[in-house]
Amino acid sequence: MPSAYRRRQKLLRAKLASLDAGAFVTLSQPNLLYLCGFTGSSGALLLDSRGATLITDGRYTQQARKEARGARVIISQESLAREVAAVISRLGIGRVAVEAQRLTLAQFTSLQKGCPAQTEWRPTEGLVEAIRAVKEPAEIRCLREAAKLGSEVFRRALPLIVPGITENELAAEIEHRMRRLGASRPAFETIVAFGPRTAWPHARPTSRKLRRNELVLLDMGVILGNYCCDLTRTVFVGRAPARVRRMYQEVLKAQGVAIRAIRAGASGAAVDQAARRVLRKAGLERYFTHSTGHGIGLEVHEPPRLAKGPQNHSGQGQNEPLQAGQVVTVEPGVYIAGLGGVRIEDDVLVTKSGGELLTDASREFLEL
Ligand SMILES: [Mn+2]
Repeated sequence: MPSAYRRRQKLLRAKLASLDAGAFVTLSQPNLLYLCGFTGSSGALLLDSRGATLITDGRYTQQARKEARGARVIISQESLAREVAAVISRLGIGRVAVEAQRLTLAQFTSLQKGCPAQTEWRPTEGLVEAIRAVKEPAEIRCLREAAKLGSEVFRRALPLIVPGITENELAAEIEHRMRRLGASRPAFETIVAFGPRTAWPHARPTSRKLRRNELVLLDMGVILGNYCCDLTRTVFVGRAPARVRRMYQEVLKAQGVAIRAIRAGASGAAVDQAARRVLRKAGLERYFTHSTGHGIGLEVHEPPRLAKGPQNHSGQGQNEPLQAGQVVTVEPGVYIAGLGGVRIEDDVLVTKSGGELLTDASREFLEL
């Protein structure tokens, strides 16, 4: 078994031991990939004290045997949950940890039905995600490559931003370039917004045409070698009014201050506050309606979070210190109805001494 899977499984087993659970079950695609290498869209991994078993179906026979180098493979004719239950019963495991945020109620019900009545279920949150949050050197290399690719896609998209193009057309051109440059797919539906629609932080592209003297907001996710890049840029077509230019400069300043606040030991909440303080001074804080950033890796949103407040719903604290090897986005934004929005987002590696930018697209205010 490759050493990365052995290490990850060992860390997870230590957590299971502290929960007094005999096994852990995941049906989550990124967690399957992380723990055993399987990239298929349907499968279950059962990890116990002795080993790891991947259960999937006939569609994935060859793929699972090739990819799942961190687990033994069972190809099941049964439903996934029923086969997992059969393995649990066979191994005589009394207490099983499951992922409360990942398992559907239907999946859990059929797991329960297939197991002996005395089986105890331990709901857990973010066990694997907490391990995933701190990246291994090889993962950092992948994230660095993905970030470079995302930045290159942005540079190649710039000449396409001309009056007359629609949001949908520009999104399609961007996604086309991602794949041509080597990405496996977009990490999410590319956000392209023109003019007043830039004030919607997550606008979906429409058939609206770009006019002169408008803001353009592009937020794109790229997946390369299973790892994500998340990059946002806002540009102006024409000469920007002073209000817009000032809004941009304040968001850029907030982002810079937040990036400089990043280092191992700083809390996510402190980094969020650093960005918020800049916008507060500029009288723009109430237009900054989301958090400053999030972890990025196999998924485009994962722990840690750079956000207000001590804890999120899953109990993953923003007050926990950032750790070297985490990779986060830093993406303050200001959205003013009628005027438009500005968001600038980069991906940053947390190191002992500070934050290191992985994305390298220009952050200057571009007036095209
Ligand atoms: Mn993001």
